[in-house]
Amino acid sequence: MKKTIIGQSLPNIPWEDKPDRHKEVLWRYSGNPVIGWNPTPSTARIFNSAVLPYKEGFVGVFRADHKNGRAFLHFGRSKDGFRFEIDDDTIPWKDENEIPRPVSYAYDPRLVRIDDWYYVTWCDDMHGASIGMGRTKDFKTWYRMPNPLMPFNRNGVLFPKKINGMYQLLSRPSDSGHTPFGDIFISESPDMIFWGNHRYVMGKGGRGWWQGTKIGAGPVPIETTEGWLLFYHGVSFTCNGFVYSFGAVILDISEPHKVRYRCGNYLLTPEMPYETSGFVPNVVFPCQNLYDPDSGRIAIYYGAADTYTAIAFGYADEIISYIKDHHEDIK
Ligand code: BMA
Repeated sequence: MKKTIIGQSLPNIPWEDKPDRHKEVLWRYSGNPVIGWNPTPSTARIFNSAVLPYKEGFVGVFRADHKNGRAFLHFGRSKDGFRFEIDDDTIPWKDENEIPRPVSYAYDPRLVRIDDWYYVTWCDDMHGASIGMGRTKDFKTWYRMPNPLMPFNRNGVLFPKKINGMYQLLSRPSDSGHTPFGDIFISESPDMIFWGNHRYVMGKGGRGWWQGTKIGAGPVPIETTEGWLLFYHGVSFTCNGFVYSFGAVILDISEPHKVRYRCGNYLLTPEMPYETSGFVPNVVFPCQNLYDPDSGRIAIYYGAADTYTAIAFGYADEIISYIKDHHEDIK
């Protein structure tokens, strides 16, 4: 079989076959949501979270809103990628000199392995929303790194490897509130500390309305023979507030600020009760994808209604064909 995804095999990827007669390119796990209300003693809701394979199973960095409403990151583990055991304590960040560096809040983590380190990016408080960054080798000792970009910014997503000798970071400059605008940019760095050569990647808008207000990168991009496959969220502003859906784009493999194909339709929009009702209704927000190059399977972890963690599945080839068939040139 020709392999479209480039990367390490993941034969134990969490998976459920496509239901018979299902017409959409993605389908939801029938056991959704995989994390429900009040999952640990101190947390009310765990959503918008990131899971990765580790040793024989999976680990994750979870966004947890505490019972005082404030968001923090928690570590968790799973044997199968469906059932999680999540620590009740928050991740204990320290600096390179072993001095504790707690966050004031943290949300929407992404997690990626680059060489020997696992990097976490999140929405941090640097006198307002900004991108936080930290890393660990063993999920026991967690080092907080300097904020890569200035406030206000969110949705910081690293590429899983250097491109042209530089680390790459997607981000979405914003304001300090619920930002009514937002496009995706990319920055590069030789060392994960100094970031520059900032470039525009793509903006909100297009003929459709689902991504008319703002967009933001979702999970870590997947390397494929067609380019970088990136799922991203798009927001529409309705009489009832924001609605978050997600779609996908293929970025050029060696010049990732260039869009090759962008899907004019969303791939998933709030439909199920756990997506349309909850703490914030009508939100699907993808933060992580797992993939298996051998089978072409992709599992996407997404937050639902700022309350639950859910999973959707798809095949790389079908997703890429759908993106190409529905390509729209949106600046
Ligand atoms: C965004 C972020 C996300 C959240 C979404 C919908 O601004 O805060 O964490 O899922 O709003 O409320």
